[in-house]
Amino acid sequence: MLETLAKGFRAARQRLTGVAELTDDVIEDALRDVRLSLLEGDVEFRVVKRFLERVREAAKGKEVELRAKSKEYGTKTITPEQAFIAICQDELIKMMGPVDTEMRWSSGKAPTGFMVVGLQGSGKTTSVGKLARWIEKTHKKKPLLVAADIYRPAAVEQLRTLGRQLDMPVYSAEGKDPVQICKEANEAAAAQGCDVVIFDTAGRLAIDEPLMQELDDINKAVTPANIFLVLDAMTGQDAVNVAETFNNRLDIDGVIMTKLDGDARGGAALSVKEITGKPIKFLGMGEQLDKLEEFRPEGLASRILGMGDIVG
Ligand SMILES: Nc1nc2c(ncn2[C@@H]2O[C@H](COP(=O)(O)OP(=O)(O)OP(=O)(O)O)[C@@H](O)[C@H]2O)c(=O)[nH]1
Ligand SMILES: [Mg+2]
Repeated sequence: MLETLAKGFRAARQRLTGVAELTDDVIEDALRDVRLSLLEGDVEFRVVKRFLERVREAAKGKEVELRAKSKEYGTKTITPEQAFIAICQDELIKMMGPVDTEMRWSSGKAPTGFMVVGLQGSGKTTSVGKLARWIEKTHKKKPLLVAADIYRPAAVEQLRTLGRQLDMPVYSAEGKDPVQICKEANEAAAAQGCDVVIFDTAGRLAIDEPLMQELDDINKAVTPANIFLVLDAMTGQDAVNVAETFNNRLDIDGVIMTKLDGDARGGAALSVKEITGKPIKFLGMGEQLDKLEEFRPEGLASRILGMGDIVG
């Protein structure tokens, strides 16, 4: 996982090991290693550019500071390698952070809505199941799952199966349109004592105007407190474009980034916050329902920098 990204930082680190001083030349060489692997790892090109600029600036500042210190004390407190990697870590965390895994809860008696949207096959329905399990466990709520995908033949049955596995109710209605289904589900939730409603919408392309309009209509009809966009990490820069268009249209609250357990190059995870301003809330780390992690920029930065995962 994230091996492509990790490679460049490892190369930079090796290059800096044993180097006596952080100089302009050394910084540029290390940045070149990092740049290559960011591009190869499918980080959005604007993000690559900004990241490298920030690291360069901070590293030059550090260069001056270290030189002054070594004059003053005659010894070095940290090595160029440590200094460079610490700067990269800082900038990675700033770019993906701050941590924001909050959810909004509806005030009053109405159930809290979560609308889950995204491209076909991105992992929406699976994420609906994972999210429901998470909300039940962490927030002690009772979710109702809503089958709002009326287009893919097996979609309703897939959600029903998830409902059985989770022992949670599923709302579906044959022959009705998604807007109607979502509205009715809100009422059904109240009747069944559910205080959370999770809408599993159909996969769609951002350029499919009628289907995007349908999401607008659902949003207006049920005003879910949370709109989460599901992005497949394997789709790299495309995922970032998708995030931009869905966000412009729906003003999403956050992202669930799926399939980071695979051989995803991981660039999307680095780029989404910087480009859309919207946080990643969760990471999908496998097909099973317990494979959902709250997103921690520090954790991902450590994985990328090959420091092992630092929890917290
Ligand atoms: N490895 C891995 N596979 C995942 C993850 N999330 C979902 N999948 C798999 O991705 C495939 C598609 O998942 P779905 O949840 O059906 O995707 P969807 O977005 O609902 O698909 P449509 O409703 O057809 O648009 C399934 O085979 C899932 O098991 C994840 O985090 N990791
Ligand atoms: Mg689905």
